[in-house]
Amino acid sequence: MEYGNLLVENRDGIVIVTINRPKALNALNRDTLNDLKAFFGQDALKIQGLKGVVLTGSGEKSFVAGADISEFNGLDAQGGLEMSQNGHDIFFLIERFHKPVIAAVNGFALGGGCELAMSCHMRIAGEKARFGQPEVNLGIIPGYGGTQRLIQYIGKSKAIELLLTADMIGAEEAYRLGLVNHVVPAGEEVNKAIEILTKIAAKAPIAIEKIIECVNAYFPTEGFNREVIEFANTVKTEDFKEGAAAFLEKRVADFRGK
Ligand code: CO8
Repeated sequence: MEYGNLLVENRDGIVIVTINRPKALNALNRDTLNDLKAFFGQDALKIQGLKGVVLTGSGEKSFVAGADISEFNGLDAQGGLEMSQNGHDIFFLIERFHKPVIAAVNGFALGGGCELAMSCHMRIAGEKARFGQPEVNLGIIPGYGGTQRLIQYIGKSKAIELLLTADMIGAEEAYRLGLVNHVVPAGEEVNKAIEILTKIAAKAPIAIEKIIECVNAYFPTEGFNREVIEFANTVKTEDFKEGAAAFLEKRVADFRGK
């Protein structure tokens, strides 16, 4: 298993997958999404004795700082629709994976990064972790399931506040709201995830698989389809072009509602 942007380490059946683009704060570009698709869709299914997966980010600063904004240049509505749908498909692969997947969140988990962490079955936050859905700063909406899964974890009231304000929250608040399962000292996120996966590995594998299926079956999926469509609709706007340009030019966006 060789990937351009993932490091994969098998520790006695617990596989640590590290998103490895630290200079871009591990932002999800197309190649990284393709790597995740190959890992969860094909390669991981062939690992003998797989107990579970830990997903983390390279470096101390960031888990994943979102979709790669440098790839937004020239994106049209059809491209936005396809990218969003592709992301949904990959994140559902993770959410529906037959073995437990735990996000070890070592820093920023923003936009697509927060959405990626939410598609995992559990989240361990280091004390420096920061969570948020800053898409409205870019003139778009979350396009990888954030409008749906954030509600699932923290409820409508706080979810809509975070989605509309783009406010970031720290690890302790994320824990208080129910977004993360545990907060640990920085650097201990992966170890805590391994500890939990080791405990689960001693249980009946078929029962574990069926619990994952049943928990997922509780939640409706229509809202995800709506999110793909509305993401593409925001990609059509001038506000999106302004928001993405403002980020890359390191200035505040001037939105006109067009
Ligand atoms: N994409 C691309 N590059 C990024 C991203 C990103 N999301 N985030 C950071 N970087 C890059 C910066 O451009 C910078 O590069 P360079 O050194 O070449 O200038 C480098 O990483 C370091 O970043 P900063 O200098 O900005 O570091 P700071 O410590 O000052 O700030 C932040 C850290 C707060 C994390 C800041 O980088 C930031 O706000 N990043 C963007 C966060 C964001 O808006 N994320 C959401 C993106 S949109 C999204 O995820 C939508 C998902 C759905 C998409 C659906 C289909 C396309």
